[in-house]
Amino acid sequence: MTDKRRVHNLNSAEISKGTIIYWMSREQRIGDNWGLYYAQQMALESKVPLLVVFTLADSFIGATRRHYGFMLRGLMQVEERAAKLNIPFILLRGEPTHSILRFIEKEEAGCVVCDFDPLRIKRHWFDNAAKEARVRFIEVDGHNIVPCRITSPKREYGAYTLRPKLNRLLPEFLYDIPQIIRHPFLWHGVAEAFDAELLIRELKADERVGEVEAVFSGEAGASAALADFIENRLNGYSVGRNDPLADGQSGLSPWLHFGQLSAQRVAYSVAHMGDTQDVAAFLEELVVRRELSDNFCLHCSGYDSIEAAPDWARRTLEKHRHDPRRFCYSRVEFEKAETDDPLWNSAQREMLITGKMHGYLRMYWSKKILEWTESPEEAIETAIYLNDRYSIDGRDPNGYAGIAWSICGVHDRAWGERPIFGSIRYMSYDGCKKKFDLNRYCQIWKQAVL
Ligand code: FAD
Ligand code: FO1
Repeated sequence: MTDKRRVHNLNSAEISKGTIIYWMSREQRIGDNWGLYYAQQMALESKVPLLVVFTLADSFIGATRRHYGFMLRGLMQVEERAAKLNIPFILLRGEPTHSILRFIEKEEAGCVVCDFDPLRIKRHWFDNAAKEARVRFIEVDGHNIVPCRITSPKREYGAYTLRPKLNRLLPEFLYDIPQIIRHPFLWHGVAEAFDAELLIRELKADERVGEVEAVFSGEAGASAALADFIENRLNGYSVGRNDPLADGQSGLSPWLHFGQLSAQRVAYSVAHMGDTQDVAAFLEELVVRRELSDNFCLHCSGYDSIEAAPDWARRTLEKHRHDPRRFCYSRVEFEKAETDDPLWNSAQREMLITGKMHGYLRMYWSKKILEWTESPEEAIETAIYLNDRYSIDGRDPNGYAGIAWSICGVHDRAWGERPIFGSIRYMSYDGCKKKFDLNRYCQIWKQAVL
């Protein structure tokens, strides 16, 4: 059964007798998918076919070949798995709101179930489609373990205010997820199989940022990565996670970002490994930090701008706006890792080459951009541009929250005042030197081939 608190009506149009459509977007998987499960329950009850529809946007917040390749290869696996369950997978091109509305009309659909997603572009797609549709649009939060709209009705100050609310509700939501079954009601139409390779070439996504071969996409890649993490790296996570040389993080963010892996599945699997320091440290990131990011993007419309800064941070950044900068780099110098800081350049090169940057260095990396640009506004724009262009897990609420935390004090508090930063938390090169073998890290990424 789906907990009703996970379900949110986007309009009050009627639910009619036609096919049920699951409009897949954020949760790009067949297994552990609350939205798909809810849509099938509706279709079984009405004894009608069930379709999975994915609207492929030709451009999506600057996504490049690296992102579309990862996503489309994953969707190939979705299509294969859905077909085996008598659930046609339909990929639509064009502007998503228009293409879904046209499809609903043609199909005489009975109802549309879509994913929860706090990003502005998705609110636009889903809310506009729901406004114009003549059938019911139902949103299901398949991304958060505790549904984002339930955890808190407002923007939380930080992890410390959200954590108790999450912890109170977790026991009611952290359980095994029911799986969908082979669908007994067949669709009259024919779904054309899509060719990921052809589509990847056809799309105009910037091919100067190439795919990262080493990261195997889709639900298959995700379950292998999860098993590997639990087997080999969960033990020691609390110690190793802040050392860029220790391979101590889970590496799960690309699959979580594209919804090829359910965070609830990860938390449920890890929580069964016992009540250790490593499990607690990992769940703090996976549940509290990650679900805090969705709360931030849902309740702060300017989540990707200086508007997100809490008052104390806005004041301190204003006060230090005109402090002299020792270095000021252009976006191209940042992009090419051509600053005077070998550590910053190495972190940038790690991201350029692997599509990922170690979590500890992401903080240092973005804070330095504040120090080396003309203004906090330019710093936020530059950090978002680079992170979204090169990180496979970019264009994610976690990224907007991470950059807002680093540059304008979101979810953080005031620290000792200093030039440019004011009382925004500072991170220094020497501080990093004390944390890990900085020279070895720089050596590795200086030699790596772009
Ligand atoms: P692990 O440490 O193994 O954590 C497991 C999961 O927990 C992550 O996959 C992620 O879903 C979640 N998580 C971990 N740390 C955080 C955090 N600080 N905030 C929110 N969720 C977290 N994360 C992204 O998914 N996409 C981004 O674009 C992104 N950009 C960031 C930019 C900056 C400046 C900062 C400071 C952080 C950013 N993060 C981003 C958050 C975090 O750094 C990454 O989620 C993490 O490094 C991903 O690696 P992992 O999966 O191995 O993490
Ligand atoms: N979601 C879609 O429904 N259609 C798309 O064409 C699409 C492209 C895309 C490209 C890069 C990327 O990082 C995400 C993309 N997404 C797309 C959205 C993604 O599935 C996530 O829903 C959000 O980015 C996270 O909130």
